[in-house]
Amino acid sequence: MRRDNSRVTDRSSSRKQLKVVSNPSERRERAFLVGVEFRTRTRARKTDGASITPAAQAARDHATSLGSSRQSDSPDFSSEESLDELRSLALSAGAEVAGEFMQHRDRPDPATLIGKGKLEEIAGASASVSADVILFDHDLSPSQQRNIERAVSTRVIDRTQLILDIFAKHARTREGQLQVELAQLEYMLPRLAGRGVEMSQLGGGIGTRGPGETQLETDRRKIYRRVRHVKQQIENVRRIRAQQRQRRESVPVATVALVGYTNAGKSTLFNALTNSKVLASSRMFATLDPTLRGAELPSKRRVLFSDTVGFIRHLPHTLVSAFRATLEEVQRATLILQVSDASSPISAEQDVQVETVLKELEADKKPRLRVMNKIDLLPPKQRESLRDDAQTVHVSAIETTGLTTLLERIDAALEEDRPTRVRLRIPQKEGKMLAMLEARARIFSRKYHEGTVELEADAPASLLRRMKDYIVE
Ligand SMILES: Nc1nc2c(ncn2[C@@H]2O[C@H](COP(=O)(O)OP(=O)(O)OP(=O)(O)O)[C@@H](O)[C@H]2O)c(=O)[nH]1
Ligand SMILES: [Mg+2]
Repeated sequence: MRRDNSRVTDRSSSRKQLKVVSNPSERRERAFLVGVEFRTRTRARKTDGASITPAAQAARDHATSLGSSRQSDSPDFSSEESLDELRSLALSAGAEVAGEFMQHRDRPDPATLIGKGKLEEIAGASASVSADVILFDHDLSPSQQRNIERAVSTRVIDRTQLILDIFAKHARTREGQLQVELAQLEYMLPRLAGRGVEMSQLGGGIGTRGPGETQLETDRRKIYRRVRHVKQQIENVRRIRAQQRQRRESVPVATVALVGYTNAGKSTLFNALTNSKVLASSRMFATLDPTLRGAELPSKRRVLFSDTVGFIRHLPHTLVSAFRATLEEVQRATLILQVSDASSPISAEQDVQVETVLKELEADKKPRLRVMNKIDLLPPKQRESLRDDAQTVHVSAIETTGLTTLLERIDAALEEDRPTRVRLRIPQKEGKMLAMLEARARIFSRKYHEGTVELEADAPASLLRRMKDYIVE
């Protein structure tokens, strides 16, 4: 083996030390990772997606416009960092990492991506560590995947399929499950040719699971039928969702959407801000389904926080439609909290990816606050030097530090129903008015005088409209 441009390592634990809790009776799949870096950066296009459906094509076009599907290796992520990410994805899919291989070459080989010679090396190396599956840190065309699988005699999964598998495992709501299943089926269709028998004999593992751990369908005719059915179901769910949203929006409440790279700590922050218990986990894409929860700001205005799915670079085309429901929450949000993992060595690169998606969603001009999370992981010296400003707040969602400042900043950023300082004189017998004021305004002073109360308060405009008879100044 030429040691100059490739590397094989045998490692059974991850550098990131993700804690993976799995059923002890269930043997974890042993995954062999293959990273690739091309020195000549070309914009790779899929050449043989002949039988792709119009919906998948639309999703693909949309994904391309999202800018997150650039297959050419993103200049901001090194191939090492990219392989680190693949390792986390593999662990999130429930596998253990048996070995790794890094391949540098000038340009992709159209038939096998990395060339026949390298495939033989990989076949040997992966067999020597008894790998069940080989994970490529790159998208593979259906024919590349077939050619590689033949050469290595092991199941081969590309990055898109790996992410689809994680989504399948994590989708909880009916809508999420349906959309992930649709994305999986559409990913599989052009890949069935000549693989039907092998696929149906696969048994289980990454790439064969549907949402809810059911086995994915591999019979082409059944898949077509299932795709039609799932699309219909999704349409029904969407209609109900739209009605619910309409009802919600009839009472105008500002929504604050948490966005950021997967694993930045959005759900942990969401829980801390809204006092709830949505799942937060070291696994990537722990959150798939959008969650909305109300909370009160220091001004006593109520807002809705929305927790969303994390972003990742090269978001699989087929998944973009699965994101749609969540992305709508971002597009409709009054304010965006962009959550970053301040402790990550590649947080700047991750921010670039998040920015790209926000731009394409036309949400980049929305009022935004930057939240630098996980500051508890920074060395004390660095931590002390951090300064918040009007746009940036440093927090630790896990230790709940910095949250008071964050809530004040959110309050200041929201235009809607902004409170103003007023003096009111209200008859004491107007118990209902007084109670409303207590509930929705910040009261600074109260003076009682001949059956009336004189109050100084910060009250929102919507409340003042109902109290205009009592405003003194
Ligand atoms: N040390 C530290 N860890 C944190 C903090 N916030 C979150 N984490 C951890 O980071 C991991 C990811 O947290 P999540 O809240 O699930 O992240 P997320 O952005 O919602 O991730 P996805 O939903 O998967 O995109 C978990 O292991 C959290 O415990 C923090 O302030 N400090
Ligand atoms: Mg989450």
